[in-house]
Amino acid sequence: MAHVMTARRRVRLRAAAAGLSAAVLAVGAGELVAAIVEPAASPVAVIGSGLIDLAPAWAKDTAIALFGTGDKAALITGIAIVLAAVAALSGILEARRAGIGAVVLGALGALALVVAMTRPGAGPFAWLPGLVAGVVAVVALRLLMRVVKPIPYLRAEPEERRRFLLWTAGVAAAGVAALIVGNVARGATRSIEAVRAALRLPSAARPAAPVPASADLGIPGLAPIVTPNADFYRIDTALIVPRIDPADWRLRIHGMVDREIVVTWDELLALPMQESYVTLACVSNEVGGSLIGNARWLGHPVRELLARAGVDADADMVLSTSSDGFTASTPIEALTDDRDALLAVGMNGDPLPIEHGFPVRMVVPGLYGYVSATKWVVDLEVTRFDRATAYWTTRGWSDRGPVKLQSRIDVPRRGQSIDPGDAVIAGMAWQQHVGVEGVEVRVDGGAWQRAEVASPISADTWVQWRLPWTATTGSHSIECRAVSTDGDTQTSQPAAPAPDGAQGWHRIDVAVG
Ligand SMILES: Nc1nc2c(c(=O)[nH]1)N[C@H]1C(S)=C(S)[C@@H](COP(=O)(O)O)O[C@H]1N2
Ligand SMILES: [Mo]
Repeated sequence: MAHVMTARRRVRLRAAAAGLSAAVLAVGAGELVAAIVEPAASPVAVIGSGLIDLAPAWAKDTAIALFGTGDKAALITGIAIVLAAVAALSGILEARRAGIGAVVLGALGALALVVAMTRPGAGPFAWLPGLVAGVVAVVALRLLMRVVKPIPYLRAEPEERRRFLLWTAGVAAAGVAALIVGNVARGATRSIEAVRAALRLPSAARPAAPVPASADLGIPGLAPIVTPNADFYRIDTALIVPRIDPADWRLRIHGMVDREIVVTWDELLALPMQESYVTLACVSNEVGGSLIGNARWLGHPVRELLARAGVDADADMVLSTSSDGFTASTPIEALTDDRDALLAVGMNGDPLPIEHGFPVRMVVPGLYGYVSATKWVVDLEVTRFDRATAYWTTRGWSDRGPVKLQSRIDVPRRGQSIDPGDAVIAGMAWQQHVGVEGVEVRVDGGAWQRAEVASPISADTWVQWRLPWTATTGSHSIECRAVSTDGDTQTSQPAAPAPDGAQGWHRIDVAVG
């Protein structure tokens, strides 16, 4: 009897391994086909994108809080774990009753097929990777089942076991090989990167004034006043970054306008370019967080294109859409008043990096990114807040997203231990398009002290600040709060990022001695 139980358990284990290796081969085949015919239709990526779109606002918030900008890697790991579990289960089911496991794996392929076809901007072959993955999964599982069940007394055990291991490992290895080849193939279709690298952007008709030398206090550990592109935070819902050839790029401006217009890349570049330093912040940024950066953007004012189209007086919003379907609803006054709301093509002297919206994105001073900073932008619809909603506003985030008055301590680092004596406390403060007038700091809940605020670039950017401090042995808490040029003092009342941005004072604890 004991012998029978062991045999049964062994079949189950082998069946699970067979399911798993069939799935690895299927995913490899699907990803390889996608890399060749349509990178955006990668089965793993479309399922991931579908999950991102289905996720409620709190889930996005939690994911960003837990994983920061590694949220995408975390999602893919999560999908891999769930897929592995389902695949193993399919193997076990298939061993029990032929056909059941195959149906489950085939259904996963069908799911990838349907989701890929219904993604915004799906190409003519979006269905192929899912189909290939599903068919490969079913065929591989059925074949592997032949080596799963031991044939008692007919075969010598070691030989039989070798046959099983060889087949499952071989199939899984073929899947891994396909994944690697697929990745290499994807890398080889880097033509958009080559196009980008060869681009020469026009110089600005209206260049930004040089950054005052005194804007950067040069304190080690303090964020630089201008964030290098490579260090700029990245937040978006795109698992596969849209790759748009500027030659194919069009911007359509329509809706509540006198005349619809379409602008091509060459037409956009021929328009007078303006350069402006604007600090971009994510609404998901926690107090003290790093989802904020400052860059010199080059672009054409949105205001001028809207004027050309002729905006209806009843319109109060512009819905911008990305090539991947993301949307943002921007209050129209932020795009028509005199602020530097840009259709940006350049970032810190380079064409936009692909993951920051190449070839064209929006940048609007004073608003969080989710209501304004659409990357890979292809469509502007002039409309009304009571007629249309956008990606995050349909998920419970607030309609209008003005940036809140905030400040953060960069130096010393949280939890850092420092020597007693002369020290410096330094950080950043911002309320874009309002401006920061002062920063106050207190140690151990004592009196508020006025920090030195460095020269601002403009009201649209963050500022650095510092306060000399004589550090005494022991542990200390440091807090800061900003004062805006409107005379408001940053509130102590804490609030989570949802629905309209985090607030409260940043506080760090340090050990001296
Ligand atoms: N197409 C697209 N544009 C987008 C998003 C997105 O998910 N898709 N996210 C927005 C959000 S929430 C923010 S905070 C900014 C971030 O811009 P960055 O990644 O260049 O820093 O982009 C905005 N533009
Ligand atoms: Mo964001």
